[in-house]
Amino acid sequence: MRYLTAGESHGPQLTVIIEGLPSQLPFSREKVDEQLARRQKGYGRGRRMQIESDRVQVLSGVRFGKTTGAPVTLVIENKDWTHWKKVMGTDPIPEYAEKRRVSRPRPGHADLNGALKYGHRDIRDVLERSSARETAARVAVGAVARQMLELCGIRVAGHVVRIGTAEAEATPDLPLEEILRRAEDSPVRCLDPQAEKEMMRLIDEAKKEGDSLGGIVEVIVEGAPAGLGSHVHWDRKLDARIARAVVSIQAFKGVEIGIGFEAARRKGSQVHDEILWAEDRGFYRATNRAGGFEGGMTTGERIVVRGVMKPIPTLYKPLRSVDIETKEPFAASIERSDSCAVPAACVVAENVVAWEVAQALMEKFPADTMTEMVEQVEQYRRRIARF
Ligand code: EPS
Repeated sequence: MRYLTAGESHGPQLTVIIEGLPSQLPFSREKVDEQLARRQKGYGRGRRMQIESDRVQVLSGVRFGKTTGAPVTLVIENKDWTHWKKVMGTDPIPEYAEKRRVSRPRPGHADLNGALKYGHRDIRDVLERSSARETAARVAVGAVARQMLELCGIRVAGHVVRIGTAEAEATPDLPLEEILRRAEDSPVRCLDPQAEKEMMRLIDEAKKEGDSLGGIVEVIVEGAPAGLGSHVHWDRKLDARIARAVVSIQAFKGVEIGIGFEAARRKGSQVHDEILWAEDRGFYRATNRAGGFEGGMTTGERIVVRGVMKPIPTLYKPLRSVDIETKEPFAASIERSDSCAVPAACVVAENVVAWEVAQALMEKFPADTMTEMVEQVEQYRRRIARF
């Protein structure tokens, strides 16, 4: 299975083509819209989100509520496009090209590197595509993947563990239902009410100062059987693929699996998870410090992935930069921005992880129909329970 996304932040729409989905996968547009709406929410979002109300349109590959096996095309309109028709149009309008040219690269964005690489003298040709608006498309893909995972008994949740200096208290044993419920009820997707208050206070403070805040999100996948991914080759390791997917989210700078960087401080006996066996459970682990992975394969325990997002680089507070035309220094600042998009990024992280797990599932249980896949998964679960 694979997918491609296309579309600019202020162009007419975002487009996704997903290829290789099995047929007979129940496809609910409402479930995709639900994920899109979750991504739009979150304390600290800017004014653009008041313009957009993301809804998916399905243009191919689905009939009577099920996939046909043909490529699925999804489209999400940019409502803001109506204000940008000329500037973002495909027809050459010389006076607009000149008047609306962006020549001031913003520190922390793709602006300067993209302009150098692609030879653009109008930085808009870079920033429109590097924008995190693209994550709406990836969330739609993840929403489809989730429908596939659900049928195989796999569920995904996410929550925010840090914004700036505010950190949520760890609650590793919380049931998934509870994580889903509490995160959904929180304006910052945080499970800890004390930390939630502090996070909101810090966001207000950053906003007032014209500054921005980053944070850490955690994604949990429950119900994945042991043995997804593979130890036999580097690019088949599922933890590595998940790491790539998470770091590819706009503004993400790092990933941890399980206890992650903490493992460097501990002795081996305090890191590895002891193997236990019980008649009714088969093999399981005493702890889950590995975050659900050993040897690039799932262990059958929860997958626990954390991603760190840097503060959004579009700042009201000016940072020094240099105009690419005049070579004059200037102070980069903007008119509109999110002051914190960590809660939204948490939803993006959930959905990119969901896609990677779905893809690994398809590799282990190749199937043309969803029924075939579910049968294989159930048979495999029975086999490893008796191992
Ligand atoms: C973004 C800048 C802002 C965000 C945008 C991502 O958009 P604008 O420049 O139109 O104010 O709102 O995020 C989205 C549109 C979205 O859907 O998440 C950026 O530069 O990355």
